[in-house]
Amino acid sequence: MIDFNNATFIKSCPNRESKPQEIKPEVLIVGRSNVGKSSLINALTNKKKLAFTSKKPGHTRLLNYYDIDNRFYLVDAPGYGYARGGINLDKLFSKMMTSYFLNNNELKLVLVLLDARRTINEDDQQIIDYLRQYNLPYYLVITKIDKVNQKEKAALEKHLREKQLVLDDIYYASIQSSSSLNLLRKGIEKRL
Ligand SMILES: Nc1nc2c(ncn2[C@@H]2O[C@H](COP(=O)(O)OP(=O)(O)OP(=O)(O)O)[C@@H](O)[C@H]2O)c(=O)[nH]1
Ligand SMILES: [Mg+2]
Repeated sequence: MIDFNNATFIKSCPNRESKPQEIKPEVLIVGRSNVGKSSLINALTNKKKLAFTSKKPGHTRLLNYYDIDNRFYLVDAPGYGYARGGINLDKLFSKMMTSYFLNNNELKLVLVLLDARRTINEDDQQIIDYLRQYNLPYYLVITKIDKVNQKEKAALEKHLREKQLVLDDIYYASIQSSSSLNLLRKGIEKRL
């Protein structure tokens, strides 16, 4: 079993060419700015400040590599959609992310984070379409599930059905729920 508590920050990379020397399987975390990517890394590893989190969106600008138990890298990607009217996903993808996805044999899983309180936007849909198109393995991870009640969760599930996302592997997660984090840890381990 992987010990997620045994986690260390390795390095920040502006592109894939500068990734860590040592080759390991990689699990990439993507999602809109402020969706909770860095928080999820801290929660999965039981560390308060391994990954930098903020109330101000757009903080993670580089690909941040974290080693988990010498078994794989968790990679924190920059959030998309933080520059209003500015950086769009195409631009972002054509630079850092395309170089990341291209010929990446180490990439075992992508976690696509979606905020439980928000509907899927064009950027989310683009990422999911991209992953489907290139047959990349991914899970949808609905974050901040502690912030929605039963009724809102039902509405969210209806929304996911309408967006034809229910056939995907979906995890409901909260940094406050250790059982949800355990399920996700198991799900990640299964794909490595
Ligand atoms: N209630 C609750 N709040 C959360 C949860 N996950 C993250 N948050 C909060 O959401 C805010 C944004 O979290 P981050 O982890 O910094 O988000 P990010 O996706 O890394 O954002 P960028 O780096 O800007 O792309 C913080 O204030 C977190 O405390 C959760 O499961 N429950
Ligand atoms: Mg972040």
